[in-house]
Amino acid sequence: MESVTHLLAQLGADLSSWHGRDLHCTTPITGDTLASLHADTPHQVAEKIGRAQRAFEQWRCVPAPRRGELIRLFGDELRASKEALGRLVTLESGKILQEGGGEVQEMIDICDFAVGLSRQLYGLTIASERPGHRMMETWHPLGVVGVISAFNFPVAVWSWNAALAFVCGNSVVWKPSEKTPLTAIAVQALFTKAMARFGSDAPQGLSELIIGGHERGQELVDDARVGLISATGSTRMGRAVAQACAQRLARTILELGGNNAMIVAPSADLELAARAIVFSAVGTAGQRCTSLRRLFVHEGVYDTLLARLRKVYAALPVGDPLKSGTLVGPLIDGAAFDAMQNALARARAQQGQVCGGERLDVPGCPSGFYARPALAEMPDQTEVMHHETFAPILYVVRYQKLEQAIAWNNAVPQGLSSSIFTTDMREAELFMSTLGSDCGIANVNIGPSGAEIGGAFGGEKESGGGRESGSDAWKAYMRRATNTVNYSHALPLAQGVSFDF
Ligand code: UN1
Repeated sequence: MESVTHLLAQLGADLSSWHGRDLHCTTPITGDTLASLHADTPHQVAEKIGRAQRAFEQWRCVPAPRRGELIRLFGDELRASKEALGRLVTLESGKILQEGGGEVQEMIDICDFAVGLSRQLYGLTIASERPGHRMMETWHPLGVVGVISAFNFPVAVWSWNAALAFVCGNSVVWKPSEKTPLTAIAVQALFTKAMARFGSDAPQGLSELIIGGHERGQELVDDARVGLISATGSTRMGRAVAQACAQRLARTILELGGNNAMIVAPSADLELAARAIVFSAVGTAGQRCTSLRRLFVHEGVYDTLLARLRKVYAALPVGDPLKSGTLVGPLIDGAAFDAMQNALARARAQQGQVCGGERLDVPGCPSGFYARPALAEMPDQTEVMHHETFAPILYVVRYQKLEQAIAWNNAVPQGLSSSIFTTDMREAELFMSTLGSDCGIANVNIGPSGAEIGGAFGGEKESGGGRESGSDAWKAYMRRATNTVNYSHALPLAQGVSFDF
């Protein structure tokens, strides 16, 4: 295992101030310890939020296009460090190098987007019903934005939130997953470098990092100075965050579990479908919130497609994610492997035919949890399919009528992503229509995962309802003021009300 200290030094991160005994960072590749860190205390969390609050008070006065300049510099740092940071992502999260690099590219992309956005934070001018009046909307920064991120996208998720939050004039306090603090420390170091190049109008405290367990996240969520919490993780976590924020009427963006389906219709290009299925079901070892988990295949093409999938699944290169050629790395830990086994046992009990799913021995990695991706052919959409298991399990069900497949797509509590493979435009349009998929993402002829940053990302129902990244997601990081201006010499009241005295 290569030295993580060397990689961190290359990224300009100094671990010496973090050394301690609270958090043992391990790599899922071998189970080896990468570093031991100390966690922040509740007092330190409060101090960091205080610093971020003071930073916000200065930062909001910096013109937005100038704020964009900081993000441009940060994007440059990421470009220069793409390989090293991508490698660190692989070491800490276990995703293959291609995907580690892809995640950094996603950060670079959102930085570019945010730089452009910094000149486009505009509101509407609205016709007033009163003579000599004008109405308009202005957008203002919110304050301190708290970001809670998960292990599976340890750096990109922060950047979707942070890049927008910064150009919108906010400061950011980040609580990364305790499974991936090292990548967060590295990103913070790169951001600090960009701040130093930017100059003195980037105040200290603009970006704060909290290291620790979920109690530290809870303190961030409960702090009245934090105007918005953007949290990515399990539905259970999201529910707790939503309740705490509702208590103090703070805003939330929740990006929670997914249970994403694909429909393969009779007219589908089966080779394209097979490629999309494999990438979205086994990529990141099935540990994306957008991973494909449920596949509904029309009975007319079922046997052909399944024969192809079984063949590909049997030969998937599972192993060390640092080695080129590997497509499936380890699960994050033993608990993830146990959850996978548990789901497969339930699938079997529910009359599923399971193929794969067993633990694999990878030479040199005896403590890593490597599993062969599983295909579970189910007689119907059974109970186990209503739950998200963060592992490479693909449940497959045969369908006869498209309406039935769409109903199954929508019958689960989650509503993040979905897709259909068809060359029949009626089917494609129906799937994207009001009567189609109820998810935040509904794709045609591509899989449910691997979204670009230009679209708004997020889902419905138990997936949380938040939107991050592109389109007009920036509005969630700002507050809107409606301004009515009277440039006449009279004071007409709205709704024609007279109030003479
Ligand atoms: C996640 O798994 O938390 O669409 C996010 C995708 C990625 C993001 C996944 N762009 O798969």
